[in-house]
Amino acid sequence: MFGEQKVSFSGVQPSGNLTIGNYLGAIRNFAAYAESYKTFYCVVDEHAITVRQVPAELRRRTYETLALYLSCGLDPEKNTLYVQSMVHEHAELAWILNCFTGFGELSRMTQFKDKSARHADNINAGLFAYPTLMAADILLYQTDVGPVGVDQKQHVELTRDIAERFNQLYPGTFTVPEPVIAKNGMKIMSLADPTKKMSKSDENPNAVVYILDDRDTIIRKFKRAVTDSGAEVSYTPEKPGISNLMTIYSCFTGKTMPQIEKEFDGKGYGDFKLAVGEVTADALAPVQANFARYLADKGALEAQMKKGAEEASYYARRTLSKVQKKLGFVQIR
Ligand code: AQP
Repeated sequence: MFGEQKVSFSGVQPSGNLTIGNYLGAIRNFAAYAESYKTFYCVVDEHAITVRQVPAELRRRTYETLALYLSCGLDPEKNTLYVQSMVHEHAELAWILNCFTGFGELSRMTQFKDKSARHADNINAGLFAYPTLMAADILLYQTDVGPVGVDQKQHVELTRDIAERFNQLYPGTFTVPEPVIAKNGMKIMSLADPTKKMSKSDENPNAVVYILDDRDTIIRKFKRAVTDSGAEVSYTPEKPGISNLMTIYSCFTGKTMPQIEKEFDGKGYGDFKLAVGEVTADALAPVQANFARYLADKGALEAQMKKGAEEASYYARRTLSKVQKKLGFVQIR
């Protein structure tokens, strides 16, 4: 909360092509906050380097992620849209928060366990301390709500713990944030292995539907999606593949699970998969058309990065300087 205004903050890493998981679990839900919150949406490039990135690709995806924010309806006049590394306060506050976070707490983070298993040749300190940088991102803006996918809930909970611990030692420093998980689309699973989260860094492109996949590719990927035994479209833990497709269908159509079961009663998996592909392609078509337009104007994207960073810095500076003062760092103006 800054003054009387509530704050919403979230971010997406430019670590790969964005997926419908990122869209449904996060970005699609951002725009709704602009009317009643001060909103900050960040391209978190500093998080992306916790695993190795090709510099030219990281740069390209940073532009693309910002263009996608705009394409998904985030109005830059109503939302602060910016790139994390352009606001140095994120890294500075992260260092301070590292000194208030336990080794044991960080060791328990499931994302650290997953990513260190997947990148066993590069288990770096940044990967371990990722949640304190995320805490800094959130706490710098005195965030009230963080709209995130359910996979990030544990990190927001750790952020709350760090904020409460800091506030106990230095009262009144941080707003303690609440994670807000979208009711539907909270966790979209891989099309190749529905027990695994759909991730932009998945090595199998058929496991993932990207926001920018063309219509034919989207339909082909859904046709090939792993499904379960039987032929009935029903939402049950025994059918993780079909249930995942039903979640996606529900997100794009607004229909409930019983309505979907009724709609496809007596029809096979083939008809259902085609329908999921079609509604997904239809829903993404306007985003894709906007994206092409935004990406074509690199100058405008850079101007937005600059403007967004200036806006964000103003707020970030206020919190960082408050923290530094409370800690006893000398401040000379
Ligand atoms: N499969 C998903 N279902 C629902 N929400 C998801 N999110 C990611 N995948 C799904 C949400 O998207 C936001 C941005 O995620 P991120 O870029 O910060 O990192 P991530 O959660 O690690 O996403 P990925 O796609 O799995 O990236 P990589 O492969 O690089 O690790 C978050 O709010 C997240 O919850």
